[in-house]
Amino acid sequence: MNNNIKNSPASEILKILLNSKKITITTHVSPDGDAIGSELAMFFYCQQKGSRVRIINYSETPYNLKFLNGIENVCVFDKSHDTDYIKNSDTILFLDLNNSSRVKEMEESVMSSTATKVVIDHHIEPKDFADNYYIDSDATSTGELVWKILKSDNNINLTKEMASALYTAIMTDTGSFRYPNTDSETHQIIAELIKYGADPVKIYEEVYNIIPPRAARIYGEAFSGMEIYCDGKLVVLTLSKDTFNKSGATESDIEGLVEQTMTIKDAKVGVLLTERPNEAEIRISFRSKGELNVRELALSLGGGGHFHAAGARISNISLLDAKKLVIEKTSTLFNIKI
Ligand SMILES: [Mn+2]
Repeated sequence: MNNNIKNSPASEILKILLNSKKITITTHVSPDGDAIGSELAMFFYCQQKGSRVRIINYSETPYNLKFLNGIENVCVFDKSHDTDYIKNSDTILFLDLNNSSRVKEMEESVMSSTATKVVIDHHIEPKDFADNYYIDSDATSTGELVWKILKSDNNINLTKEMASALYTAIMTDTGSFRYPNTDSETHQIIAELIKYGADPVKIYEEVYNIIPPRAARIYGEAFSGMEIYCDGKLVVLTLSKDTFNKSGATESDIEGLVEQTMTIKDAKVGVLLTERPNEAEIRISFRSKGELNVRELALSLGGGGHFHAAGARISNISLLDAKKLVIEKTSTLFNIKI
């Protein structure tokens, strides 16, 4: 942990929240189930305690999380509309991120606010930008940490909505309880969430088993252009701007796509390169299995993430050159030079 960063106990995080009349909750660009689930659970809690609270994110919510109760409270940042609210907040809660640059163009608004800034997160190498931290890089998810904080309030009324949001957070960040850091404690938390009303069958169905036809088409496009390197261990998918525009799909439609590379026989690392439809930027997503650390690769491209799931964004480069660069870098993981 960064030397300047000290964790606050859960009781102190609760105290900050309980003393705040106006709260902003936010998370990282391209939010996932852990980000949105953690935000909603905290939103319901703050509302229950009588605070004014808003969730303001840089990116839109992925379609597969829209089934969650309360999702209409998750808003996309609109500078002219939201800056005053953020500025006048007593507390800003940063969930599932540990670097203020992860909120992209919201950074100026949140960092210029005099609000108490609180980070709850499980990524490694946190940056020193907030007032209070509740971080644990061994935790499976931010959802698990939010659960611990909420459970430490003896007067909480744990609702089905909170339980479902946190179940979604933990399920998605553990790859449905398959990633190696999933332990008996995770399952104990999950058991409690089910007791409080989370429905595992429904949540799995909604998150993973329903995709809109436009998303299925773009999955098909990506896989029909699949490239395989390093004796089958490296699977590379690319999506061009053109493919995006023709399909009518949005970026959030492809949140689950890179995960699918790991179902290809012999694949150890999967990469998805996406030419972003509205910006001159290429998004690179990595997945891996076993001993292969894709976080290092992402870091070398200016990104970040976890050991088995990471990503980066690069600009001023063509899709073709970006692919070449990524293949070159990734092949070094297998000690193969391309
Ligand atoms: Mn997370």
